[in-house]
Amino acid sequence: MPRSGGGGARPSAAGPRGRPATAGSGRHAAGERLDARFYRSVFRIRRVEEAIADVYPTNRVQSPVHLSIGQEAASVGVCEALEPADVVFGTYRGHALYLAKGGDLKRMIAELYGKAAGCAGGKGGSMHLIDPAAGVMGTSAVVGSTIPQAVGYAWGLRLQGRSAVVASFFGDGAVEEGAFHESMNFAALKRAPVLFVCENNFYAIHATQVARQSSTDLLERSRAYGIPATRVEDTDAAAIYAAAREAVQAIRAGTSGPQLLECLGYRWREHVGPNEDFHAGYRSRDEAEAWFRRDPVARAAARLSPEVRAAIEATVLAEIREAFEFAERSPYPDAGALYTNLFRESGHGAPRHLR
Ligand SMILES: Cc1ncc(C[n+]2csc(CCOP(=O)(O)OP(=O)(O)O)c2C)c(N)n1
Ligand SMILES: [Mg+2]
Repeated sequence: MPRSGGGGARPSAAGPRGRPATAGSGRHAAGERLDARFYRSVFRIRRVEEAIADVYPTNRVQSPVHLSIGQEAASVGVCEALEPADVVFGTYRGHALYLAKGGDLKRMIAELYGKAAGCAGGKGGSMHLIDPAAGVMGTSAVVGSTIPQAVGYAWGLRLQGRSAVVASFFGDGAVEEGAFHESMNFAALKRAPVLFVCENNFYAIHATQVARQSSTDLLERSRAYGIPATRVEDTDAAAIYAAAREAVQAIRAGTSGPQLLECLGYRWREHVGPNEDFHAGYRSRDEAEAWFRRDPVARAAARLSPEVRAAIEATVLAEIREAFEFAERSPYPDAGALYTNLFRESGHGAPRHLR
């Protein structure tokens, strides 16, 4: 493992905090067991991304892809703790977040294919996913850029007296950006209802966290802004859910301002692209092996019977097949779409000089 945690031991999935056997809020009206929801969600994300990796060499995917394989639990655990009216902002490594929050799978695959039916009209690709109806407010290729957007959105909610919560996802590399620090300060000052979620996979492209940061203790930095912070070392969605739920409840109730959750995980594939990269020399397969043994999908699977798992898997695999078929047969955007959605449009389409 790249480093050990520090900052106090977190409960494991089966730890003292426990985890509810069934959903506790109105969100899960069907009463589906939470364990089944966790498994469905992590398994679905894993298989979607494996399918993307499989199809990638055919060049039908029209954009670079940054896969979350190995890191699925953070998105799933946090999004299960959110309500449908809550919103998320994320990064170019955003498939997992988009899907965990309820983004439309067909429109995501169509977006990767550059098709008009894609969630960004086929013009954004994998790094710019958005589904406002599901509360996915956007992901961006620019490191750290959605953090201030998330804080602004959260402050807006507070000014309007609304009870929704914003979750802002970013990597350990984004913590080095000025935008992160400005956002933390402003969010704390305004008590914006935002949960900062750092997915710490210990690398920014090929640079380790210890080679980049004078202090790798994010919790300490967060607390310096007056923002309570928790680290979850467990790669199980249930453990992340338990921590996120506590934080989200306090933020929503106004008993706390913003909070930060650091979720440790490990990127199994290369920084960008569908392959493994243990030959590249910046990290070893030995280091990864410890994380393979903590596979979030296997962790969630272990709590279900083979029958329940099989039923979930069959449904998910059929849905994924349909999504790829949808993307394959969908048309590309018209050439005129190049000039739309670039500027605020006043009913006349693109500005005059671009028409
Ligand atoms: C402002 C900015 N600086 C640099 C880059 C180049 N870049 C792309 S991804 C990346 C690494 C970010 O690492 P991290 O935040 O840990 O996210 P991870 O890729 O590990 O999920 C960098 C430096 C960028 N896209 N935007
Ligand atoms: Mg990283």
